[in-house]
Amino acid sequence: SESASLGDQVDHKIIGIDPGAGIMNATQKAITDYGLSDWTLIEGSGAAMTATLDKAIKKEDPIVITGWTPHWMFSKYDLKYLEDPKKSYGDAEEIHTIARKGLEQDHPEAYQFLSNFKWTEDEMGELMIAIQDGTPAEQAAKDFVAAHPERVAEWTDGITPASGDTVTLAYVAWDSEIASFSLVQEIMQEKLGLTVKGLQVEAGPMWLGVAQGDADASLAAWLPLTHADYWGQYKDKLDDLGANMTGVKTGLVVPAYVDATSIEDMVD
Ligand code: PBE
Repeated sequence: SESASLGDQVDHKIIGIDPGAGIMNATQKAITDYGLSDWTLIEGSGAAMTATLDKAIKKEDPIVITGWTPHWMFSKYDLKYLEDPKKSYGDAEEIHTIARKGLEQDHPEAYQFLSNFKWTEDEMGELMIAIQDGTPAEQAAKDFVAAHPERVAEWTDGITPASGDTVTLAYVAWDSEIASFSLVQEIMQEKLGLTVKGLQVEAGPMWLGVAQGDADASLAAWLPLTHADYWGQYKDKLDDLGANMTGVKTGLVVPAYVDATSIEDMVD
């Protein structure tokens, strides 16, 4: 007898995250691009997705999730991206820092620091894993700063600390963005004398918040594809401060034991 298709094994469900995430749009596009009309993308959250993944892996059950890198799940579990020959998830993605118009005039030291801040996938991974292992994000950020003084010096080089200004950074509760927010908050507060508030919202309100000036900046803009719709809608009302990380990726992810190598293998 023939073995069940991957679709039958997982009830034709892709375990997604919050509906505002760009990866949800990209996955709807993949469903169209690859002819996966019998599949359903399940909405949830980053935390619910990783909890579902953990349960499946403990039982060695097949599962298909929306995944991205950097993410601690690739260190904790043996996972693989399904190849995406149609490039539904884009190609070379980057994480950009965006700021409201006028931030440079109002808080030049914050603007300068945010323009300087660029880190690597390994660095973010180190911080994400510490948080995932149970260190509170604030403490993990302090530990990171203590462990990487030369990096912190590069990012803050030549910036005169400000006294007491308050800056608001918008972010979404994705594990990657909890890490970047926590680190930047720690450095801006402890090294630059700023007070940094976090505005934790969904992706749409994050972009809108920076465009409207409810938030001063965000480190969570995934471009050029993941947040292309938001960028198109708000680009005239924002400053793009450039990539804070390059070489990032999104896609469909499965445990290594799942017998599939490409999204094309999801067709029954
Ligand atoms: N992510 C993580 C986001 C960007 C960062 C891939 C879940 C998204 O899909 O919008």
